[in-house]
Amino acid sequence: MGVPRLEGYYELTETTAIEYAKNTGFFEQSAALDCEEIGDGNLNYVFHIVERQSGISIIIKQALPYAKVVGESWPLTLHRATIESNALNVFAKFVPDFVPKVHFTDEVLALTVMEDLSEFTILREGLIQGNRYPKIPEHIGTYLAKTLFYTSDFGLNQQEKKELAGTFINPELCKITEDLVFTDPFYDKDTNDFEEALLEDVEAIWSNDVLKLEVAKLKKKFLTQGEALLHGDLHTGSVFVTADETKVIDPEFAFYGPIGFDVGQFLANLLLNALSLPKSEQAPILDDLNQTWDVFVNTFKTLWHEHNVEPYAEVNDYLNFTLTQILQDSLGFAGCELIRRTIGLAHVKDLDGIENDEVRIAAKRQALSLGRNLILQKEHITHPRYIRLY
Ligand code: SR1
Ligand code: MG
Repeated sequence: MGVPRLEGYYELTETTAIEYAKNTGFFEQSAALDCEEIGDGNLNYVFHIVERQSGISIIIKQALPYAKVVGESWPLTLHRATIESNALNVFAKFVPDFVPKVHFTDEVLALTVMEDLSEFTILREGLIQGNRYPKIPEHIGTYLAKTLFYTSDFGLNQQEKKELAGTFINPELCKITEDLVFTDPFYDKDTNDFEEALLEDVEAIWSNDVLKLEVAKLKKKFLTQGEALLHGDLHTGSVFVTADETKVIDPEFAFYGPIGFDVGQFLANLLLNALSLPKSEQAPILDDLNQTWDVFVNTFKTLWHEHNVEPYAEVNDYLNFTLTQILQDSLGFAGCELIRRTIGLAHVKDLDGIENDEVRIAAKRQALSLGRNLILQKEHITHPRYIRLY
């Protein structure tokens, strides 16, 4: 297989993960430990290790040299584990409360030992179960504004920013997004996966050159616009929550890209959840979405006025121009995310989990139509509250 592994790499099992945790000093050799592999994502192993007597626990997250969701036929760089732990460490400087603590990184085994968040719930799962998380807009809006502002040319010395960007060159993971988010769903590609009943809707997307031109422009931004250090995969499965706390996990797709990408992916995944609900139950999710945007904007404005390193920041209207651009980009990227989660390779449980066939197909059709409208109408939507789901 074509993916380089550092000599010494091996895939952990529940047994060897325990040995590793002891040999690296996280637990005494005599400790009685339980270990379970709990990873439910597309790419990695996640081992949860608990000491029976004390209850002390850790997570060992290990990258596999291939995409777990597809199998060994899709090789994938192990360097993503280093990218992920470096990104967590950068983000921890700006939002320590909103990321898990990294205890230790092992580049050879492509693993990170980190804070155990197993008391938390994955936001997507919680939302699907109908739970409410009132702190989400404040926490995610703040997370987005701070991580994106402080790693951009507005919040960071511009030479240091270039140095930092150089340490987050992440071509293989970016290629996944370039293909799975921006290209394949808009063409008749083998990676796509959609229900037969959606064929007409999908063919309408494939033959819509006006739409494809806008997607091409968004993809170009993703390819070329290194504005800030992005999480790069900020869907609701990358957020852990309790009633009071929020942790953004899994930044293995981190790279320098357009600010609106992180914002748009998060907003899109709230929209996907809203679309999975009866109309009468959508309002609270849409309120969360609007408030997340408002917190992002207000925090970004404060940072702009108080911590900007760019002399042009004082020029009238530069802030408004910047925020307008971020909103338009976010809406466009959100549109791409809605479409790819409906007909591309990687779906979301919010839609796929709707049991009634008619209701599920109707929701998916709506996701496609909303995605298309966001991409085409992004210049005319001045606030997320003007997004119309139907
Ligand atoms: C092969 S990876 C499929 C998807 O899972 C990740 O979480 C990203 O969203 C990627 O597009
Ligand atoms: Mg992930």
